[in-house]
Amino acid sequence: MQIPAGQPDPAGAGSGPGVVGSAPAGAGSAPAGGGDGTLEAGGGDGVSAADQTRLSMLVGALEGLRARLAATGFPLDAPGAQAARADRLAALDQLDGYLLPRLRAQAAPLLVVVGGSTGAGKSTLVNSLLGEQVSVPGVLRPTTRAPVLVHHPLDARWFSTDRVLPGLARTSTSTAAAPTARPGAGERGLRLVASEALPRGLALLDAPDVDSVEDANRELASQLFAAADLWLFVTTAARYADAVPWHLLHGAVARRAQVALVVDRVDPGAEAVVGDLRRMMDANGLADAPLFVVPETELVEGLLDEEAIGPVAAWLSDLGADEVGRRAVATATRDGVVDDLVRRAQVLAAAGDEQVAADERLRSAVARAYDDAIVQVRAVTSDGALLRGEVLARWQELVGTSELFRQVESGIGRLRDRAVAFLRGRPVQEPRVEQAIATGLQAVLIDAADGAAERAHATWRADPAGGPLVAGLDLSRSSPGLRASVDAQVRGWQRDVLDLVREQGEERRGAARYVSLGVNALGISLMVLAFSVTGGVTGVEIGIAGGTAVVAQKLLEAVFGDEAVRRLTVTARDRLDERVRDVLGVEAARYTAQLDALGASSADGDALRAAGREVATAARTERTTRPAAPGEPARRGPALRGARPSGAVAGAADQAAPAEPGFWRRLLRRRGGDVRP
Ligand SMILES: Nc1nc2c(ncn2[C@@H]2O[C@H](COP(=O)(O)OP(=O)(O)O)[C@@H](O)[C@H]2O)c(=O)[nH]1
Ligand SMILES: [Mg+2]
Repeated sequence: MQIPAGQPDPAGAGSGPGVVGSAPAGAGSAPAGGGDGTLEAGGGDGVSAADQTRLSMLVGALEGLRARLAATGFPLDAPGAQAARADRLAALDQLDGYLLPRLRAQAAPLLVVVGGSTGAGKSTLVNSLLGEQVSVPGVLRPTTRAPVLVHHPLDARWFSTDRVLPGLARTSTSTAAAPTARPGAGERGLRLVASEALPRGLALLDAPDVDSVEDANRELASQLFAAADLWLFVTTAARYADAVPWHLLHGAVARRAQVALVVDRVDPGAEAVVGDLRRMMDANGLADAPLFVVPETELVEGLLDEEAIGPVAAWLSDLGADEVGRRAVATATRDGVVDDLVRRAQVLAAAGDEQVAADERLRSAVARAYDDAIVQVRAVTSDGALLRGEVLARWQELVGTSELFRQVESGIGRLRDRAVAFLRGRPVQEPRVEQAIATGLQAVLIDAADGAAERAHATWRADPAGGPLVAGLDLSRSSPGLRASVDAQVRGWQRDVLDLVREQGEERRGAARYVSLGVNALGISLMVLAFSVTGGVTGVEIGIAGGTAVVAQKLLEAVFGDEAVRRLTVTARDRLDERVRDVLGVEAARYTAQLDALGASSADGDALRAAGREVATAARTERTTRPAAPGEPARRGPALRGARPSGAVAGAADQAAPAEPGFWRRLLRRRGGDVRP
């Protein structure tokens, strides 16, 4: 018995499956594809070139969206990332496992996935419809067999490749062979069975339990439903209100997958259950879905009574014979998935924006920490602060506390003479001053780098997206190689300064003599001058440090002239800044390298949004240019067991051969369809 959709009338009024399509023929748009007369009955691939061209824009847009999704991971724990990761995989599955193969092979048979609750009788129903044991019914749970896909022998080519469900390995048997072929433990597979009992153009897939205790079985069940053109959802009088099946059914409603329900093993007198289920369906967006009731009977050789399955068999046979109806079903489900993808693209785009925002936020935290470090180094190396303590003491040892200092004050001519004397003497002290400067500079740099690492680490750790990245990494301190690289850069800078002095000596007439006398002393003087360019020295040391720098300046000016000294000082500072930036840049890269590796910045929400819009536009065009389904009645084809019972079963023949076939055609013509971007 079939309970007409939208009419909660379980009392078995004898209404056959033709009742639903009460809308006048031709009302609304005709969403059915094909129907241009070139389609072969029975699933040939005679799809017209015009139809393929019409679809190519949609396929192109979907491929674009697919590429975009493939390139967009959601690696950072930004808001919505967890859901987005699952959503993205589901979307890729929809595209690869169902939608793209469906669009590329429009003439492929209609895949009817028989799924539902544990032990509901799915396998028994499939076997009974075919009249042979193709799928092993099970008492023991969980069953771990590969799902069985039954198709007509002439339809084998549609399923033997990985056109649909590419993730599942195929094993093939004819129905004559015992159904023992099964994949190894943990291996996912699909057992293909060719059966003459099935009309061409229709395939039945016996799926695992949707509420299996095994995760893998449940996942596989949803994966198979996602690849279905039509869901045949089997439940029982005892389980029809369970949460898990309804969760899946809500998903089907949300993406407008075409669904029919079978309530199995209904005891005589339990019709109230059927009415209740019909009401649940009406209230949950399944008002249009047909509901079949299979009464509880004794199994004979494992098969249900023909009369019990008559309506389901007739309905499926009707669909098997009605190529245009089959196309209408496939197209309606396909449209729903396209719309679902368009919607997903928008949701994922928002999550992509969050990825980019988190990436930028984390990067700027690092930039801020290390920029501050650069500022800190610049401050300490330009306000004279470095010219204290050890550096000051060694410098004073070199220049003497008073002699040269007094000369500085008493005129340039004599200073030059004094400079010669100075440059000739005191070579012993030079390495000590250089060392003191190097040590001081190293300390400043390491201190700044340590502080930056601490700040960057603290900011990242407090950030939900940054926390997981620094967990287990020792980034709160500077890198172990910092000391060595600082040492190399400081020595490098000191060499830079000596080179500057040497070059200047070659350029300026008369200076070469001085430079040859004491390149080191002049270099040290330039270093000292570079450390006091802003002259922001305060407190008691102002006289000493300020005076110290003045000595260096006068000495250099005596040799090179004041113009050149200004230039040399600026250049020396620039070289120092460059090297400081290099050292700290390497330190900062320890953080940013994490982000570079994850590539969250490429999760471009706008690109995803645009790809989604393109699909929406292409889908709208495809739907408006869809040719109307022809009105001619479906051909009578071969029927499933129970659909054409012998004359002994009174009444069943009427149900099996409704006056006007094409239930789906009428139903879907009534509904129409629109894409919502
Ligand atoms: N008596 C009776 N047993 C049934 C009926 N349908 C299924 N079974 C039995 O219930 C158990 C589970 O059935 P099965 O088809 O494997 O359920 P599936 O898990 O949904 O595929 C098997 O032992 C079947 O023989 C029925 O209508 N009547
Ligand atoms: Mg089963």
